[in-house]
Amino acid sequence: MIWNEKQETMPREELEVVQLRRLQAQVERIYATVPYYRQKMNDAGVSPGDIKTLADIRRLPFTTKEDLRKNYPFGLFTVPLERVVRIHASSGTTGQPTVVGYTKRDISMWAEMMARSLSAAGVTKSDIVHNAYGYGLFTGGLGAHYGAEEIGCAVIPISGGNSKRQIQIMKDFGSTVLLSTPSYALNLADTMAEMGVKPSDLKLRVGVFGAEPWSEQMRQEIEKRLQIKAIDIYGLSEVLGPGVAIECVEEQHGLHIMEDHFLAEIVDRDTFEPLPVGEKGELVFTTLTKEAFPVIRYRTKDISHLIRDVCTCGRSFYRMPKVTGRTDDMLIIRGVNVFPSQIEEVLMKCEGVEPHYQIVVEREGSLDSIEVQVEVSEEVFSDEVKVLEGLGKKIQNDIKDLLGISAKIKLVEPKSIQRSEGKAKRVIDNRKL
Ligand code: DLL
Repeated sequence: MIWNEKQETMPREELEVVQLRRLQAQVERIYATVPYYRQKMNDAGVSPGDIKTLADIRRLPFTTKEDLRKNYPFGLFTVPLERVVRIHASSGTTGQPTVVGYTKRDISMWAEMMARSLSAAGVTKSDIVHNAYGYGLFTGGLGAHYGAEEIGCAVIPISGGNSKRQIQIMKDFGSTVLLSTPSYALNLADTMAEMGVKPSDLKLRVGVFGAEPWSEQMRQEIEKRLQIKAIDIYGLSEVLGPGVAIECVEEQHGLHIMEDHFLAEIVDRDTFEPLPVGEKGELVFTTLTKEAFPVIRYRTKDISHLIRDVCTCGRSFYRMPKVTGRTDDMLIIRGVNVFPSQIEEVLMKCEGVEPHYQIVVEREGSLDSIEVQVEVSEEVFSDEVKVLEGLGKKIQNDIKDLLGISAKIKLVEPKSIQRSEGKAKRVIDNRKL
């Protein structure tokens, strides 16, 4: 179902008129209220009056995580704190967390974006939504919660963790929709198997997964093991939280960007020059309606491209293919660019290998080495050494074929790699770069 038919199917020409009007108003407001942005625009020699067409957005300076850090915690808010009703922050694995704020209107816009997203996944008010995204500073839990309530679903605010209890509750309450990170969904599938609970003992029919990269192979695995449809949802705190883009259940091919609220660009990941349609690069977002924490040309570091084809679902919004990597989790191993998702792709194609893995990077002298630790199934693990060796060799060859690098493969016993309750940690980089 399309939640907001008028907006989501708006003809492109009309949409562009709305986008331009909103962009102009947004730029004006930011310029008038945030000295930091005003300075940056002055330095770039651009003023709000210069934005006459959508293409003029290219004249505006980018915003990066660095800008957010410099203004920690509230320096980039465009409204006084009296008008802020919610604050979230990203965990910040490196350095300071980034802090974002929302007014009442931002929260209701966000609830609508999430209601649109869940509707695109086929969720209706008759559903019982098991929300296992973390509640707290992370935007996943509350962001998804408000959207599901907006639709009128019965929401179970279970948050992450305590997997056995989660399974019990899904079973007892008859949850029909699961919201979690894809890695946690697999974690739940493992726990179900341990408890002897079969998919047919549950009423789950669809899952809406995001907050971390996951491959097509991983989607198949989740769909098979939980017997559900697995839909990809994308978002980031700096721009909104979950609900910036969503796959439709009709196509499951590319995520529709909520373009009436977020303007997307793709830029070259090295030169930051805008790229022609269809070319892969870094995703950049400008918010068009956010009040408390708007961003102009925020560089996400996520890699994707734009699909402009009309979609059979009827939505006119452009799509972006699944985000499978970030410019900053790209590993450079002996000069070769490697994304963890590429290694995941190889692993998930191998029989007997479990979808739990970690990549450890070391530097010995001046040479980088990479070890892929991956769990194998119980049967494989207790099989003969020869079988294990054969499997290790196969993975090594497949990685070599795909990426041209030699990786050491360590097959480890089931359940030995730490499970996540939220975002999985795939890479341990021990190099002191
Ligand atoms: O992860 C918001 C979110 C919550 C999205 C729940 C979807 C579901 P942050 O913690 O700020 O916000 O992390 C944002 O996570 O820049 C991507 O690198 C990554 N990411 C989010 N969704 C996807 C996805 C939330 N579907 C960062 N596929 C983003 C790949 C994703 N990566």
